[in-house]
Amino acid sequence: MPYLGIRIRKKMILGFLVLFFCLVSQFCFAARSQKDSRTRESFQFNLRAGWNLISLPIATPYKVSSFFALYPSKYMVMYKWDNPTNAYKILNDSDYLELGVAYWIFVTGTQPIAMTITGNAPANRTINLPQGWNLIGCPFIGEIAAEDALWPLQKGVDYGIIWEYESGGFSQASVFKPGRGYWIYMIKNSTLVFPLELIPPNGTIKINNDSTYSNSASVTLNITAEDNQGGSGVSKVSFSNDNINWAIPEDYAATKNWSLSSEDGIKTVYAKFRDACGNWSGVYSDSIILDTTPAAISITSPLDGAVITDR
Ligand SMILES: [Ca+2]
Repeated sequence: MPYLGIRIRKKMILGFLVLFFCLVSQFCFAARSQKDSRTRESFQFNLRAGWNLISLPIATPYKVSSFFALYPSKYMVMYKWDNPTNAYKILNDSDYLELGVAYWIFVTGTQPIAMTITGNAPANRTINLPQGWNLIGCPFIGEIAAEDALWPLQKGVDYGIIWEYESGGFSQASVFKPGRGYWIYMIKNSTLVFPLELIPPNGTIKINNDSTYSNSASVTLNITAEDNQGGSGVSKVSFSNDNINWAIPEDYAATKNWSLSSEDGIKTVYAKFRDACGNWSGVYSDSIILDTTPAAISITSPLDGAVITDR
């Protein structure tokens, strides 16, 4: 039966080849998906009817016509500000929207429109900010305090007031939101590099200097954190008693007065740290046993009712 043996071997070899091909293609697909998930970001714009001050929160430039591909008849005009000439410039359909620049868009009709754009996560970009008024975009995919986003430029030294335009009116801005644009007044000529880096800080947390027990729900958190070498520096810290509900991020400091949840038992406090570029660390934690019940005291001598006579 050599003929059958050859056929079986042929089938086995064919089977191995098919299996090998499947494994290789699956591996390649997985590798490709992983790469995409690291570099691609999506963002949804919700544009109101009328004027909107927007910016691109992704690094991929968008052609004006592509940006409005879903709503070709819904926008009337798009402007950007040209600092050297202190004048607006109208964008044509063939122009590109770019990271770090803000644009005025007028949406026609009475209904808001939503559109999602996808592209590479914000990458390094240098933005020149000449003295005077500039329209800049938020080059981050998440919200960030304006003073962190503009670091190392200093408020009152390098730049002054920042305005945002929301719901048809202007107000002073202290937070940069993705997809939005901002008027910023530069006190002197400056250059900004966005984002400075993408590496989150490392940190530690100890409750009451690492004590085993606490007899009070009021404790002191001892924290340390450091950013990567050459990074933007540790900026904010946030705490939680359950790793779900997080306190509003606050300025990073070495100690923090904190309240554990009140019932006696093992308590865990969680902390995470953010650098000035908006990179959040992983979650760090420490535990302590809360025991607020006073120790029971029983007097064994003298016996209850005994009369002590002074001799
Ligand atoms: Ca960092």
